[in-house]
Amino acid sequence: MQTRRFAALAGLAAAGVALGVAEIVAILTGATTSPLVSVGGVVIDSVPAGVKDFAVRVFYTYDKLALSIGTIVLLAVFAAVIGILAARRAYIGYIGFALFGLIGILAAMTRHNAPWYAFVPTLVGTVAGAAVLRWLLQHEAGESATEEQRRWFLRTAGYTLLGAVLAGFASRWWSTRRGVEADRATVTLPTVPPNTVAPLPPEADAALPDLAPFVTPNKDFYLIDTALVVPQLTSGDWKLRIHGQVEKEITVTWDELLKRPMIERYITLACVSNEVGGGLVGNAKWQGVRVADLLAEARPKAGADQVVSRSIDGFTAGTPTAVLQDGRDAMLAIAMNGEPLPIEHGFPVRMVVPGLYGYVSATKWLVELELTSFADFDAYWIKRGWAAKGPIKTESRIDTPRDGGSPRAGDVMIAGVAWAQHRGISKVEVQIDQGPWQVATLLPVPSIDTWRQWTLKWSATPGRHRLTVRATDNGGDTQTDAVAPPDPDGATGWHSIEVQVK
Ligand SMILES: Nc1nc2c(c(=O)[nH]1)N[C@H]1C(S)=C(S)[C@@H](COP(=O)(O)O)O[C@H]1N2
Ligand SMILES: [Mo]
Repeated sequence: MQTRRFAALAGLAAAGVALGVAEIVAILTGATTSPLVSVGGVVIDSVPAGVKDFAVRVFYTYDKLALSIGTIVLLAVFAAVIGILAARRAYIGYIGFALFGLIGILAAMTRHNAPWYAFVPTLVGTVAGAAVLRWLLQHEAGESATEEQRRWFLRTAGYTLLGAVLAGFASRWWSTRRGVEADRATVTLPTVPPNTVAPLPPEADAALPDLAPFVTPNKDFYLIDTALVVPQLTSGDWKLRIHGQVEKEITVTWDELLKRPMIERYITLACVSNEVGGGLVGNAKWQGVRVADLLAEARPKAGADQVVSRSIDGFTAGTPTAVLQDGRDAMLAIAMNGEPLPIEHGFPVRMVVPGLYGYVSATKWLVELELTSFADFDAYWIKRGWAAKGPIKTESRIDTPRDGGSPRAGDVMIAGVAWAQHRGISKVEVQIDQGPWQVATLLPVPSIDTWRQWTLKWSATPGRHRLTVRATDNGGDTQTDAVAPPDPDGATGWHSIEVQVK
């Protein structure tokens, strides 16, 4: 019994060394060549869309943390079993390690933009892990071991595991954060000519507690992407290639991008996975270069009705070429709320298109625009069953009072946000219980591309009440009450909450 537990510990320590060493080597070869990162990436890309949708819903934007923890627990179980089996037959241990090594190498070599040496971290890690396993098992004296030998073994294996885990985390932190964070800190944003700055009406924000502020601070902005580790791309390494069905292929470097005319606009971004009443929506001030200007230089050929924007990690989004050319402020953004893009929001360059859900437009860590057609290419989420075109649906949300809250009787300010990007919000109405729809006050907005705060004063009477909101866009279309899930092109239905007035 004792022996089996020791063997399991030997397996764990060996696996820890394998992964820890791989992480250390990945400092040199790049974070994406680490076996944990590349296997995790393969898993994310291959789980059925429904499962991922579920994961996003259950874990919100912590779905990747959940995946990492799940993977580590699973790996630990396997490692312990391999240790136990190897204590009986050494070759089983090596076969086990070789199998895991192979999986890691395959994953690393097949990731988007994988360098030819992507196999190195896994290979070195696997060899180191196998050696540690062999060494530990040789020193595990079995039933005949003295108490002293046992204690030595426990201590050695334990410290090896601990050291490997710490080294692994330190390396991960180093290789994923250091370089790009330092680079981002050196970026000086070009000034935007005053006449292109979007004016922000001071009364756009009612500044009520619980009401989403008109401008979402970067640290509170929702995060959605398929990248297990945040892609690391310095401004110096960044280059954008515009190619495919164009008259003239062009490449733009960071310095060239910064010299181009810039605009600054408030634009509200929304995720198609957002449930009615959900928080996967945010509004920021973006600074960048108009996509239309770049397209005009590349001159798309007739029939190229889709612009596929591609990220450094292989993610793709497909945007109608016509949308990018219809005069709206679609841009390649370099700044968010006055600072260089936060790394997790796409540093150094991302796309932002008013009026379209993120999955068809808002590519982060952008490196390519490829002109093609919808008939010829399906982007990342389209392959997984989501709609090819993703115009944002008119939505409204009650932020205060909170659902399930208990405001005091008397004057209660009901307030929230409503959005219908690039159409604009013309009316928000609130229904209390089964009463008539009451028209809310709309706060001013800088443009039709942002969400809009709304407020309505209510003389609340004690008891349970249901509050429901609906919005109408500038085209006169009112939000439908037909309830639909996010899949395949965005949720519909009215946001409705219940409060207990005291
Ligand atoms: N490279 C990359 N860009 C991406 C994604 C992604 O998975 N990878 N997700 C898109 C989706 S679905 C949304 S809703 C927005 C979210 O942007 P945010 O994380 O900055 O809020 O990014 C888009 N851009
Ligand atoms: Mo999204």
